[in-house]
Amino acid sequence: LADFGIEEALRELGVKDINEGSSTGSDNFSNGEVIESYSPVDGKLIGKVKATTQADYDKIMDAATSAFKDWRTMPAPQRGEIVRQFGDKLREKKEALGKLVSYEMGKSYQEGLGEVQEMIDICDFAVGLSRQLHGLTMHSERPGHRMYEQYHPMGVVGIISAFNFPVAVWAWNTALAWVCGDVCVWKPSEKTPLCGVACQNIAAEVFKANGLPEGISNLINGDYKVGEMMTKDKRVPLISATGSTRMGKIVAQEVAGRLGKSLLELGGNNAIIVTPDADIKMTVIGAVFGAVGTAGQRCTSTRRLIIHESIYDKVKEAVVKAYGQLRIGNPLDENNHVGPIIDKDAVKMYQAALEKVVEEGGNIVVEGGVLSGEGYESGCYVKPAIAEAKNDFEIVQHETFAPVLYLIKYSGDVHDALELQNGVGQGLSSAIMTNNLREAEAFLSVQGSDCGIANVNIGTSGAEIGGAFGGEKDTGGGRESGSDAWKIYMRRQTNTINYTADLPLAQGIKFDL
Ligand code: UN1
Repeated sequence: LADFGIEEALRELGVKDINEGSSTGSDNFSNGEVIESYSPVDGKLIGKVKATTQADYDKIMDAATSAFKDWRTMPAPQRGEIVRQFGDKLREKKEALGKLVSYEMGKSYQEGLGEVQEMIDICDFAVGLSRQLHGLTMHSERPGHRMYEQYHPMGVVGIISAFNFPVAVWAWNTALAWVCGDVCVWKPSEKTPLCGVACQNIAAEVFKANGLPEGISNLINGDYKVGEMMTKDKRVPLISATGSTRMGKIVAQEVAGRLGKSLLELGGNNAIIVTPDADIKMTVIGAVFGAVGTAGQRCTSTRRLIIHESIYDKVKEAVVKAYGQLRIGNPLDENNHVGPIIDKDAVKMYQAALEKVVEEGGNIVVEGGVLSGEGYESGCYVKPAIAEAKNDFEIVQHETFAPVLYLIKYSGDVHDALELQNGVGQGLSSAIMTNNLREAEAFLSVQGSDCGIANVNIGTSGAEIGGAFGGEKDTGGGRESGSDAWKIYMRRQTNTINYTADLPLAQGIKFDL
């Protein structure tokens, strides 16, 4: 691995220091059981962190709540300046962090770099936003009164993120939360803890250089039990959680029970509708990248291709042919298209899905399987597979976080295709491939896609940060990243000011004393 510069990257990110017992960032605070991080790339131990105990958590919360008291009083554009510096640091460390993401999570180096680019982009977005956290002014119904609304910082934001985007999803949340005047406590996935440490180190460096407390950004480590410390904690008014629908339901109920807010980013079951008017070449590129990119482990990965019967065989043949060209192997080697999936449990779920689809009457058209032998020692490399299936198969209704693509045939018109597309529990991303304006507009219309993201002539994955990201139904309803997603990170206040010597009541009510 020396060739890929992993050792050097770990050193540059301060992750090496933890392995040598002298961690930098707030990882210092954790004293619980040891969590080991093994790379799915080669199965080797990358490093260890300690889980956060309840006592550690309470100390971290003290640091966070005390940092909030100062941070919230700093003018938002000045907070933006700190985020600008953080974005610059990310630019400096882009290669190292992209490499760590690739090595710890298993996505290709290009995608690792892409993920860091999303972090840089959201920082730039947040810097501009720091001068635009504005509310409306309204006309009061009473004479001599002024009415307006404003957004204030809210407090400690809890972030629970998943292994598949181990750094970017944190940045989407934290960059916005910071300019909004909030402080963050982050629990990265226990499958990618070192990415968390690397990010914390970068943030800590920026805060230190500006004489600011590190408590503006905090890291906690561990599994769901550590997440629960936050979901149950009244001092955390907002929990932003990314992961499975199962996890989201638990978080939502816990947080709602104490009337906190949650921003949920849960599973997808994303489809591309391929109509008779589709550009087949574009369809193949979009579908293959969507299904095998990040080894099928994006929330936005393409799970279903819903193809019109008149072009079904042609599309199937083209996609199968493209799968034949895929090179599976070390994701740090840029000649490979597909890296490993996250761990052996994920491999089992992938295998179970392929068995289940056959059991339910599906037909495998690109054979799956676990790779072994040289270069595949970690046991986490699987072959991207394709099965012909029916939309109502139980396994098709379920999100399998692996490169398994289902081909589904439709007859009739675009509305028939939409019925299949919308006929799943999840509602994250969707796409249509067509050069027919009527079909495209029907897809985007009120009777069209029911997803949070609906694309025309683009695949389901690879959303830009400028739009609000998230979905409906079992996807949880949250929106993060661009557009006005920042509003959930602030508390909103309506203010009415009377500048007269009279006290008229609203709604014309008379109350004479
Ligand atoms: C995720 O999979 O959790 O749209 C996020 C995309 C990426 C983000 C995915 N920009 O595919």
